[in-house]
Amino acid sequence: MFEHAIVRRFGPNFAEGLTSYRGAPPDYRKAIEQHEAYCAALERCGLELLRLEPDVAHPDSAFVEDVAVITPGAAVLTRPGATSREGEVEGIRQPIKGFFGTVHEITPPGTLDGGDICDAGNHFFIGISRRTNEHGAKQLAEILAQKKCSWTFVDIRAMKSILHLKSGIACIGGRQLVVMEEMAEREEFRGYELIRVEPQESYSANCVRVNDWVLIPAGFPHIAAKLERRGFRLLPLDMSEFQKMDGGLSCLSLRF
Ligand code: CIR
Repeated sequence: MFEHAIVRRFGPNFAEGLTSYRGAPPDYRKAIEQHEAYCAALERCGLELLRLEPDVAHPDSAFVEDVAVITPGAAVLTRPGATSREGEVEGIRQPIKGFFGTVHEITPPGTLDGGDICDAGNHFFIGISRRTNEHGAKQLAEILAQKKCSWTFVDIRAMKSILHLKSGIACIGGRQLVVMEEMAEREEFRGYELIRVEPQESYSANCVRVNDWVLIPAGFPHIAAKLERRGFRLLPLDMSEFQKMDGGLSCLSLRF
């Protein structure tokens, strides 16, 4: 069961963050409303929220999931792979230390974004991506070994369609993985129960199980129906403005 979540509100310059999206920029007011609805959903799931103030020096800093990874009994401060995001780590250091006695850190030449780390119980999938390099992945693996956790590296560098591993998979309990079609045949996920996301709905592969609920982006009826058939209770959330910044649902919070 999760009890806490850390979130950070967006600053008015959040559209200056990194993105591959070429359409109209996100609407700040709408983003604030969507973020509020997201926070309310986490509270509905029973979580107590620590809401951090906007960090306008770092327009991507609301994507807090990228700057820390929670492991059993400890936290790891990451070293984001994008230069413009490196400074975000300082802003999460004290909040994380307030919750965790043991705080590890990814060090150079390692880079690692939390969006590449998929926690499947005591097993972790570690994406090697444009943001997370092999050094960072191995450093995290060593920390996980100390915690008696296992891991699998998943190299997604050849995939152009996703930024982070968790843009394409989510563990929603036990051995159940929501996975975008493009990754469903990968041998790393063999032995898991795969819930496939059709290509036109691939953004919704980034969903989050929070206690009795699954938070899912609104507007993806096929995956919603599949999850409901399995008995999951869904909280659909409008994510349109974050999607324009390449952000997924999971990256807006750290849950533990
Ligand atoms: C970035 O490119 O770093 C941000 N604009 C989006 C990060 C999204 N993070 C995530 O999906 N874990």
